[in-house]
Amino acid sequence: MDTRNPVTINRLDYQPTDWLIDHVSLQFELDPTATLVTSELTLSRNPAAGQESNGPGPGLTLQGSDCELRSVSLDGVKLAPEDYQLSATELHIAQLPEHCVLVIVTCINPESNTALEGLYRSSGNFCTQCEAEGFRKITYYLDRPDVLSVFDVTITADVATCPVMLANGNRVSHEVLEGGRHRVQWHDPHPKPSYLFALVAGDLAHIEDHFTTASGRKVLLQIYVEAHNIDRCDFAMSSLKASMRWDEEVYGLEYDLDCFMIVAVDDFNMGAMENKGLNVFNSRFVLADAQSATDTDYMGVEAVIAHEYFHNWTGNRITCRDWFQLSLKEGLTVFRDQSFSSDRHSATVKRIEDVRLLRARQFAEDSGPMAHPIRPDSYIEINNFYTLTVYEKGAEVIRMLHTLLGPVKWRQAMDVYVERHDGTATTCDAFVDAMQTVADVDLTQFRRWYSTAGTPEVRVSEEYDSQNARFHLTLSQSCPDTPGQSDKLPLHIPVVMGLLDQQGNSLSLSNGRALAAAVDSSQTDAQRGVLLDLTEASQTFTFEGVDAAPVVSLLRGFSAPVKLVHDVTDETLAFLMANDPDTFNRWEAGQRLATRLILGVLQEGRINADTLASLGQAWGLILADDSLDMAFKAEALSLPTIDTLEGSLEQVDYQALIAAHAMVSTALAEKHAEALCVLVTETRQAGVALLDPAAMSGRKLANTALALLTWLPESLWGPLAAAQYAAADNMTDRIAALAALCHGDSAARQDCLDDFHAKAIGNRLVMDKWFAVQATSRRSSIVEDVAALLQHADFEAGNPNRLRSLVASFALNNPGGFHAANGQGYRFLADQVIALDSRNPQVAARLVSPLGHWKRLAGPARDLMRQELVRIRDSGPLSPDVFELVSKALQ
Ligand code: B3K
Ligand code: ZN
Repeated sequence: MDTRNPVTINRLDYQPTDWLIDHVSLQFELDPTATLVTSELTLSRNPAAGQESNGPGPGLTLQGSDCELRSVSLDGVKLAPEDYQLSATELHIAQLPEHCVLVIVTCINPESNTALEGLYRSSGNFCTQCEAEGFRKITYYLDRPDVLSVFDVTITADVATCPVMLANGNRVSHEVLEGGRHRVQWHDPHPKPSYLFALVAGDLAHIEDHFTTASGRKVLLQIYVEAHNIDRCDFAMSSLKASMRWDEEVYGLEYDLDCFMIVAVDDFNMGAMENKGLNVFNSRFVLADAQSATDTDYMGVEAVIAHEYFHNWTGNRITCRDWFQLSLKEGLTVFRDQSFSSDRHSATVKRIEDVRLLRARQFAEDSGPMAHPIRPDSYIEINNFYTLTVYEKGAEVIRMLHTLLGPVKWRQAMDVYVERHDGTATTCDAFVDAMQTVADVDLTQFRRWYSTAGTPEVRVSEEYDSQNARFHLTLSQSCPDTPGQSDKLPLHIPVVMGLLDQQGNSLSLSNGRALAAAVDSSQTDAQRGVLLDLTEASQTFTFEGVDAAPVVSLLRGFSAPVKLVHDVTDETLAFLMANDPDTFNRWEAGQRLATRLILGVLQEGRINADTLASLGQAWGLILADDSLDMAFKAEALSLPTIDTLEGSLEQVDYQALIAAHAMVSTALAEKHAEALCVLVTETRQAGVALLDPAAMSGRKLANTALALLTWLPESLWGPLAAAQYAAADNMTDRIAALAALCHGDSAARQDCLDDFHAKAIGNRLVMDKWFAVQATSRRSSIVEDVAALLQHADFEAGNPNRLRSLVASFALNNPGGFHAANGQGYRFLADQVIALDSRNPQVAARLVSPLGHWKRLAGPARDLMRQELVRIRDSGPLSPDVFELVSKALQ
């Protein structure tokens, strides 16, 4: 695309295609630099397309780029160049009969494909990535999600280099050919859009297992990896089986092919891809063993395996009509994977982790230049819209529907959705229609969540009327202007809440809708609270029979993705932290106290001793509460991060905010140093399995305590960290100790880094950690350190994981370094974007977003950041990906 003349695609311009592809047969003659692709398309005119009254039917325009067209034949007759028009992105044929067969031959070069989109090579193996618009880099096609077709795929390659050749569906034949070549054929009976096509070929080892579906069908499960990784796939396999069972038990959804395959590749632009029957994964989300994966990595593997598997129904069997509907599959599937994880582990801790991510990253997106609704209205490059908004806020919107319907009706509504839309490409509107057939509530206003960008704010005021024993709660909502959207209409916000008396007892409430009990809940109705439907700009809810001024617990479980503004005392927050029956809100009260402390330092230059005492006391109560698991305690001891705090400020002075955060962290660590040291040494469980829940929670608490201690002089915690590094028998403890040491300057730091590096040789995922742990250090020399690491022999600029481990870790997880006062951090990032853009635009674009927020910066940082965006803009022809982000940021 010519970036001087970018094409904006608008949601409302959607038109069905003039043609359908009833069947596609693809033949690949694999070769690293010249792969021949023969595509036979059985075409028919689309009866749903707009009909032209007279004259010849509509021509056919197929998308294609970066593939060399070798020939085109129509119904067996080769076309001459004057019979079609070819541009850099399209092949147009003006006249075709209503039913016809078109054969297109293209030649592509997988070896030179550094964008990792289409057919490319990773560690010498062939693999594909087609979502969103990568299929057009393989052959000319109607490369859009609403064209569903049955695919037959034939692959021919050298036996020596490609003993394994995989595609979607079921394998139907294999033959050995002359000249050391062989050929396989795959058939996928389920009509699918091109973005779900996949091919993998190479020298891969695999493990296999079986799963028997609820209806008794036996499915072959295989995980393919490079041979040296074969011992690290077992956890992924058990996660897959657990996901398959969960989808049957919770949604009644069974798998639908004879085999399900997962392939792990080292070079991958994102996490994984849900291609029908042949998921391709970033090896980071498949490979795991005690020596290489942290507990967080294990949980990531489990969640991503589940996510991709769940797409088989929410995404593949029911797909998106157009890319504006992306959240139809992504928001829903994230919600499903969140529910799966929360069923398997601590539900509260999972919710806290999800809310942390939303606040730290999605709220920032909502207040930046790329703010968009979960169903965007326009885009230049669709890859830029695989965002936290579409995914995470999309999942929050689904969660609100779940809350509004209640679990029983939610499941009924999902059944209606699947029944109505199975085998089709559909829309977010159709999804809400399915919900509405079952819901008691009118969802008309709720639909605004799909079209409204920005994070709504809900202001709270309380009034207690002792004479009439009444409590009035007023909630007022507003949503800030975002690019292209102002004066927004009120949303339907589900507010789950409860009232407590001064002794901490839950009150029975005379207003609001009852909440359905969770399956294993031991809570009473009063403890669960009620659901208020906030639909007006401002609304007062009155509760009768309230004998004394109550304490309000609002937005339990974070029932809506909003910012709550509720002015309560430190004592009230400490009280909620100790007494709220909603564990999420206990955590939340602590976060609010900590936020107050840090923002207080920004305003007054000092720590408010009373607030510090309240938080310290509340921490004491949480730590002493045996009913709480240690992972929850770890969350309670974790302060809000800089990117979360930033969300409460209009203009951000990062240097001041980072200093305030450091001051509060240091004060808390000082005050609790002794208790924290005890936690570091005494919470680990000996003699239990690595993934025993108590063992994982214990490590989380111990390592959170260690991280907090690093704000104190190293003499206090350095020996503890060094001892932990030496004794660690798992990656969680080893990397936590190394991360602590990396903040300092001890001899142990360098020794442990060298030791870690030596052990990482031969394991790319572990080597990634060696880079990341250094990129997130708080050393004052950090920008030079990161720049020096770019030159390290093990740095691989072409590998997205390696690049992210150094560059994205620095830009996103090291606010002190990235926002260095002299703008060095911004310059460093801009240099990386410029260097990467021509090689891999998708990954380059992901690095632009930290620079997009210059308008919210205070002081000289604002200009320094803006200058770097200008420098990227002026650096030469940009990819559409980077162009869109940079130009929107500069608008
Ligand atoms: N659907 C893929 C993401 C594709 C990204 C394309 N740039 C993974 C997922 O969400 O499951
Ligand atoms: Zn997904």
